[in-house]
Amino acid sequence: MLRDRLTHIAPILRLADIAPIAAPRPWEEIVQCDLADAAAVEAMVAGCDGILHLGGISVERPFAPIMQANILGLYNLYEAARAQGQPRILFASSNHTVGFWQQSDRLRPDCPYRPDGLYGVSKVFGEALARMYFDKFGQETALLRIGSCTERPENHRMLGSWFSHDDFLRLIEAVFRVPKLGCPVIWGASNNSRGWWDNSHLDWLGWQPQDNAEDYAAEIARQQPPPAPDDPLARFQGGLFTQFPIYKD
Ligand code: 15L
Repeated sequence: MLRDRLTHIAPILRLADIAPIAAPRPWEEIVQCDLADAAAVEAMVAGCDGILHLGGISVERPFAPIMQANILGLYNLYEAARAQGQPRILFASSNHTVGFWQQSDRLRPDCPYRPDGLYGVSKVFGEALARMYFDKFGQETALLRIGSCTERPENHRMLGSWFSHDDFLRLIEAVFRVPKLGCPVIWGASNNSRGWWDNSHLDWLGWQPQDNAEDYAAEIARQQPPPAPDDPLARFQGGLFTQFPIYKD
């Protein structure tokens, strides 16, 4: 989604994935890289002015792949950034760091973590690692706790958690434009009437989410019956993630 929408941010976009990426455009550099491979990660980061870190495991999985990509991989990324001039990082954290809070709770960025699985725990680790690199070395990171970044909200829970593509893009622009970033927690959500997260600490960032999942509420209500109040989809901010077992393979 972002690939074609970031061209105004930098003249060269270096795209990286563990899987091959096809058909680079003239302004794209392609790097195939396993985040667990420290030397490969350093080569990937070398020469970058900014890093949008969306890599790694993005859903609940067994611990071994999460450890490789989200724990070792993140350490490799921060060590590479430290060696390569500390380019600003936007780190894709997740609402699953706080998934066991209720949807009736309203959260500020300093609320206690309540991860809803191993994936959420790995994002808590990521936030802690980023903050340590900020306090120790001044490495700037946006700790972006992404809600549900989809083209449109897809269910009742997403009326609270939706993060539109356009609001995400506007946030990326703000994060790499603002003169001083620091290491703030940012709730990655649109301006949803039923939202759960308070971004009022971010006045200085120059970002105002503009979309609202409420515009889709009637359509969702027509398509799917609302979940019962004790359904995890309606109860917990992390929704179904709170119900997953500890996967072994
Ligand atoms: C996430 O962190 C996941 O990466 C994504 O796949 C969705 O599950 C999203 O959270 C969500 O909670 O909707």
